[in-house]
Amino acid sequence: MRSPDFPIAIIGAGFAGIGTAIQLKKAGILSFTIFERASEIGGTWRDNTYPGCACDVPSQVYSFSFEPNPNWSRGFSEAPEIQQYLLDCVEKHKLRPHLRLDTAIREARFDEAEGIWTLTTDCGETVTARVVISGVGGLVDPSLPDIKGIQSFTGELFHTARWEHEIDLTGKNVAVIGTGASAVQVVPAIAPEVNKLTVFQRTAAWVMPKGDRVIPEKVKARFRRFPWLQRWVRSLMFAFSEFLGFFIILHSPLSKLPERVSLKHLKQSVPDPGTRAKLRPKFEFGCKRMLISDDYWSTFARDNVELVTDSIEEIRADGIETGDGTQHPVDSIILATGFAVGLAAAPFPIAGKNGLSLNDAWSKGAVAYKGMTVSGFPNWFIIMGPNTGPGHTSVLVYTEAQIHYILQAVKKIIGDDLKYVDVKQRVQDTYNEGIQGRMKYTSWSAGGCNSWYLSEDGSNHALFPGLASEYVMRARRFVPSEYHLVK
Ligand code: N01
Repeated sequence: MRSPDFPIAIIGAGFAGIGTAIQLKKAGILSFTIFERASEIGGTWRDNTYPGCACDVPSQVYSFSFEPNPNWSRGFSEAPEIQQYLLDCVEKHKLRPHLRLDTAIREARFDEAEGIWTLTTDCGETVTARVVISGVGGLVDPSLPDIKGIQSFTGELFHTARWEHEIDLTGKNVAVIGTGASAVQVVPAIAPEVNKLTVFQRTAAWVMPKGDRVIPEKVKARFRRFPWLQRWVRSLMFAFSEFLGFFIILHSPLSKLPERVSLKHLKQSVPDPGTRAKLRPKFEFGCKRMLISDDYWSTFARDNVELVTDSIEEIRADGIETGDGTQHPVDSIILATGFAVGLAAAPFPIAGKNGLSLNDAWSKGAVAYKGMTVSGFPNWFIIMGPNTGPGHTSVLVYTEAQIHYILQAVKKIIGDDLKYVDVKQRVQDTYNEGIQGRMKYTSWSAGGCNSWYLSEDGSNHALFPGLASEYVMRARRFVPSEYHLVK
């Protein structure tokens, strides 16, 4: 398909943006530009460089189905290898000429009469696009905890997603605050090199064994020789994760099974009953994101590692004071405190039809049709938008489904020479009533925990309350009658 006068703006050069660009190119649509605020592509895998950073979903599934990599070195690849995979995708598909790095989009405004989006960059430049595809990600900006006295700390303090590589932790007394998906990777990685590691846990989380292995050369050779074999392995792994979805997503007695597996892992990893009791979660499996690690819990059996469960009262110049009055002197504090979740609000001011702001449209919570389109914001497509996150499998399964859907919409707009497509409000409302209606049956809402999945009012606008295959089925076809098609 030729598209010389049809500028498309992709915002963000992570998995979503790169995958979209590859598929646009494959469809012969070359008139796209990828705007990326950082100096390199990669998103999560560019920003997260902390020791131990790796994928907690098997690499066979955590990669594009249309760009298989037979050379993954491990079952769960480490961050540099995933970043290299994305860089290789960019080179292979010659995407560099389409990239505008160091260019943040600060504002977007839709001109209904012309059917054109005007984007303003951080330099004040304006660019126009007929279609905007937003792939900015939801877990991007570090969440810095508002702990009393944090500014007064005189040692080194940094967030896992902004790792300070020039700081040598060898032989130091180090604190890690937080015990989520980032912490379970960084804690075992740094424990052997520091003098003392104190881990501050607010909520104990469920951890499953990872079973990570080096992939032998002969397996890689077979994947290279028989691509169908790798596709088959991928399908098997995906099917298994979907099976696990029943135990993770639903608020039901089924969650007892993974809890039993996890408790066995805890018992095998931590000999001391006192420490085990502190590490044992008090909420239903799946309610918070399940953590996967072979060596996180066993790290607490080390002599130089202490688990602190008393709440943090204050950070002082030379350490951390907990609610029981204990002083924990430390040289360095690592914040493994997660991200300011960007799913509930527009990433920057976005004005759609009649100047309607996306934040106003989302004042009662972020909603979109199938997580991708918002009524009143024509030709604006979101990848990994509201209610499209998984709690049990690879996010890329959803991303690929969305890319496929958006491509159909773009082809429709170009093919029928439409000014724009705008999802019907009724269609969007009906879809979201269904999604929200199912939330009460999920472990995320009823599992007795608080997590980044939930908004302040307890509603869930982050995750899809079903299996990935259901989402893929529902997003497989762009249905024109669900949209206002304007010539
Ligand atoms: O962040 P989190 P994360 N005082 O929000 C604690 C993805 N990811 O960076 O549980 C004390 O999970 C907080 O405590 P609590 C993945 O989607 C993927 O670890 O709220 N503690 C919690 O323990 C994941 O879900 C990979 O009580 C405070 C921790 O900090 C998401 O990123 C790897 C606190 C934050 O945990 C986020 O994971 C890593 C305070 N004031 C991450 N504030 C992959 O491998 C927060 N905490 C793909």
